[in-house]
Amino acid sequence: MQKIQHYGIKEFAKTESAIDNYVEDIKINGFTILSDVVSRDLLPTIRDKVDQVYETQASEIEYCGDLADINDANIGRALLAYDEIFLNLATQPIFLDLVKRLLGDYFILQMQNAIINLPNQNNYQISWHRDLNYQHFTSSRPLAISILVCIDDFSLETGGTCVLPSSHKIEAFPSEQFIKNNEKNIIAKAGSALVMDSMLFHRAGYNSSVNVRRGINHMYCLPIIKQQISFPAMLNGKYADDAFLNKFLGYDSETGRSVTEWRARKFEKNKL
Ligand SMILES: O=C(O)CCC(=O)C(=O)O
Repeated sequence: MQKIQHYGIKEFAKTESAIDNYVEDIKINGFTILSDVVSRDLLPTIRDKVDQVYETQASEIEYCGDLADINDANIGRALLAYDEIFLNLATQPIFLDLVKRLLGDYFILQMQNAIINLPNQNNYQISWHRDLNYQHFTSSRPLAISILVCIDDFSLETGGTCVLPSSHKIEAFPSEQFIKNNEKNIIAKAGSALVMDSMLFHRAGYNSSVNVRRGINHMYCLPIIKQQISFPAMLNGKYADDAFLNKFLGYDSETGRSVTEWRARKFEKNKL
């Protein structure tokens, strides 16, 4: 590779490993892409399980009405509470290593959702948003990291994910002209993952193919942020004996139910 020429520069960032490069991408651009994080053999099983979880969840709530009326059609939620394959996905070493580099050693899983992007249909993920919805401040360090795993190919036809590079560093949503000039459509093969600072503005692409395009998004965040749906409540003690999963799934950072219960929990921790 040709050496990069420069002059008048005294300070230089250095990277020494692939993970250093990913971290630098995320800090500066707000996103990076990891290839081949899920083995090709596993993808068909994951696709089936995503569809099954969604169908189960949709039928459980049918008595209330149509999920489209609450902007929640074709989204599967809290997947790992239904099948361990999704916990294995969320805890892949490369994901955890990367998140640890960006958030430090105490982070929790805030949500794990499947986006089932159907052919020629709008869904609310097609609209620009930040995963930390409604937030309009910047922070010197990331508060949360999103990892969107491509379960099907994200192509020009199935719709990639559009991002606004570096927009995690600005407060307000930029002008229409800026968006038109700067949006970047990320294309990635099934089995890859798009990692973003959760404050990056992004949206799903429109699926103009004839195939379903599924992605599984995870948000890893500092434990001061609430989970979207309580994993401890859904899992009811499952995995709580594992020291890492206890923290990761939010058992350790649950809101105290009373002063006594909160203090009793601290006494329990002291014994470990
Ligand atoms: O499916 C996509 O490309 C984007 C998904 C998304 O925006 C989200 O889950 O927040």
